[in-house]
Amino acid sequence: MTGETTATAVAHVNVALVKYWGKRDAELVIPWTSSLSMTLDAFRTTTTVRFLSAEGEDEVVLDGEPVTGVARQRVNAFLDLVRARAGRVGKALVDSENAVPTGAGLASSSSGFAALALAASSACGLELDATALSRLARRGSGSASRSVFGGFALWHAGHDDKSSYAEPLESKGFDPVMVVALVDTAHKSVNSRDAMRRTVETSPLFQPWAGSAAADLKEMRAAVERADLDAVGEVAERNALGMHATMLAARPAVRYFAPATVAALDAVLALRRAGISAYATMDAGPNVKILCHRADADAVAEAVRAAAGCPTAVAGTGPAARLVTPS
Ligand code: 2P0
Repeated sequence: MTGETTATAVAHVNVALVKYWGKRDAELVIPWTSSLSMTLDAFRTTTTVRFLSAEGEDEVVLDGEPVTGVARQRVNAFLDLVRARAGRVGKALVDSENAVPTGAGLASSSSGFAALALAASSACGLELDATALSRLARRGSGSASRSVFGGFALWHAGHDDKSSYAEPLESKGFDPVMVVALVDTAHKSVNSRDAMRRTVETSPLFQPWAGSAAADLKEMRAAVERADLDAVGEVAERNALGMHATMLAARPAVRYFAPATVAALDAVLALRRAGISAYATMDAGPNVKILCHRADADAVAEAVRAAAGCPTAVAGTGPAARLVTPS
């Protein structure tokens, strides 16, 4: 395909209930463990990719600002992959908007690379099915493989490029919400890619945690399929805290906990003691995401705000990545 071509895609953030933490193959982004996530309606990325006939350096804009350095190199490398598959040359203009604070542990790379994979592949004339799109998005950022799908998604770790992809899960009307405690939305101190590498290379707790992931995944999958919030929450909380234990044992330690993080986790325990089903998960940052029934969302958000002194946002399950007409 030649000439100028363009496409715009929207993809939503996902939060893992059984985490991906650690790559077996960094080049292909093959993880040590399979993971399972919930796609969120409230946070998303909209990306337009325009391929020009002229060659030159790709230009990348995020929320109106030019992207530079390592972040731009990651996008360039990803676009090279798409160009090579499509047999196309010519620079790309990428314009992306995040309806989520970037780099604050709200998994903006999940929605970011899923939207980029769909927009870039479409603009290049590649017609990928959902599995192929998930495999492509994975090369940009592991968690992006799951944001191709709405609802709940399972990323099979696999062992090579072909066998490592996500698929949607049956969830029988399971409709929980996540209350997000926005403890700190500034850019985090250690990015997840570096933190992950350091954990795998130096933490004596990494392999034991990875070894426990298969049982967590099996229990989680069954709990999602029977829409059992308490079972989902219990596994999600232990899996996430275990992941953070692997980081705390890394050398040097990767510690994302802030005082307000601990206050939010205490509030979750107090809510459970008061009979409300509320369970915490955390990613590579200090924010706490609390899974609960939709009917309890206001009470949970209020308790967490009071305890942690930070704003909250509420998200339900979100849709799959899709192409849109730019507005
Ligand atoms: C997850 N996280 O499963 C885990 C839990 C953060 C904690 O996926 O290196 O940005 O681009 O593949 O996808 C964040 O890591 O990492 C992440 P790369 P990514 O959601």
